[in-house]
Order: sequence, then C-alpha cells, then structure tokens
Amino acid sequence: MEHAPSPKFVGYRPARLSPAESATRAKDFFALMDGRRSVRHFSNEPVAMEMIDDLIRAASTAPSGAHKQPWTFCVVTDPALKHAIREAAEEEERTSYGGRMSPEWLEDLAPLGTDWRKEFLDVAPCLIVVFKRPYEVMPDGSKRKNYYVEESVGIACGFLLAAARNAGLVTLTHTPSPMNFLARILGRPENERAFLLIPVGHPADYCEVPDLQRKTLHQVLVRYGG
Ligand code: IYR
Repeated sequence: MEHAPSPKFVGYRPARLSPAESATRAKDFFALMDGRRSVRHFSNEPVAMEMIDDLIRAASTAPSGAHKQPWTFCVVTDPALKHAIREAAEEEERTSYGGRMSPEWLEDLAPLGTDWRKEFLDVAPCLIVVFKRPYEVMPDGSKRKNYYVEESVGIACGFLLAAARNAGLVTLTHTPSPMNFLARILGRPENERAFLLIPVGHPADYCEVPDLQRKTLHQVLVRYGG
C-alpha cells in the first residue's frame, strides 16, 4: 500500500474588508452579474487572446474534487474549425429540434426563440470548448479516476462566465446534444468528454435577448435562523 504524501500547509490571510466595503462589493457584484445575459447574436469583432487566457486562468482557480482540476479549455478561433463545429452542431440540432426533444421541452424553449441554426458558431470570434476529464491516464498507462467531475467543471464554467462578464464580454452556454463531435473535431484524448461550448465575444449591434424575469430572492431563498 502506497502512503499518501504528508500534507503541507501555508498560512492564508486574505485581506479583511470593512463591513461597509464588504457590503458595497456584494451589491456591486450582484449588479454586475445581474447584467449578464446569454447572447446568441455576436459581432465578429476579435477579442484579445491575452484576455481569453486570463478568463481561463480565472476559471481554473475553481475548487475541484481532491484538487484534480479535471478540465481542459480549448480555445477555437480558426475560422475553418469554427465552421466545422457549426456544421456538426447544426446536424445534431436539426435532429433534436426535429423530434429528439420532447414537445414539453420545445414548449419550454419557445420563449428563448432558439432553433437548430447556430450562426453564432461562425460569427463569434472565439469558441471555448470545455472538456471534463473523468479520469487521468498515468505514465504507466493506468487510469486514475477524478472526483466530483460534473460539480468541479460546472463551477469552473461559472467562474469563466463571471470572468467574461467582468471583462465586458458576452457569452453563451451552448449545449449541442450529443456533444461527442467536439472531441472528434478537436482531436481530444480519450479521457476528455465535451462539457460545454461557450462562444465568447461582443454582442452584434442588432443583438436582442428574450425579455426574461429572474426568480425573486424569496423564490430561491429559505432561511433557517438569523
Ligand atoms: N441544445 C439546444 C437546445 C437548448 C436546450 C436548452 I435546456 C436551452 O436552455 C437552450 C437550448 C440549443 O442549444 O439550441
């Protein structure tokens, strides 16, 4: 039986804010995030790759099961690759919208005005394809399982969306289904499965979003004590 290495700890003293500063930051952050919308009408204006790198740095700070960071972020800006992704996504989506999704599902999507056409996959300057890694392949070829992979990668994607919003960029959490064409087109290793496809960029001048309301605090919060 191998022994786990003995843990090493370092002091952690994050800056302590005054209560007023804390409260202001909490409100400001809410306002920032409340202004986030899923965008389907992108402009083709390019985005600086250094900024995309920083968004991914931020995403990769997410907590993860046993700190395995079971994710890979593929950044696609090559027009031919984007187009190949669009073609494959539209092929799947045609089947999905054409009957693979239940009538209830299509009814739920109606207010969003989505359909099988995914022009944004050509137009958005940058597609971030997020892969989850259910296991790692060790140097001797054996497989080692990762933990809480869905939760970990989901949180990392949340960080990515927040970082993009903070940088003044817009995103879409796109889920063509099934998504295995992404691993094929991008030549990913067998321990990676596509998790989310996130176009990133600026909105088109004509951009519109559905007039949705968010649940109120009281619809989503249950207090116990305090
Ligand atoms: N994957 C499809 C359908 C779709 C599903 C849900 I749930 C959405 O919130 C939005 C779209 C598509 O991307 O069009």
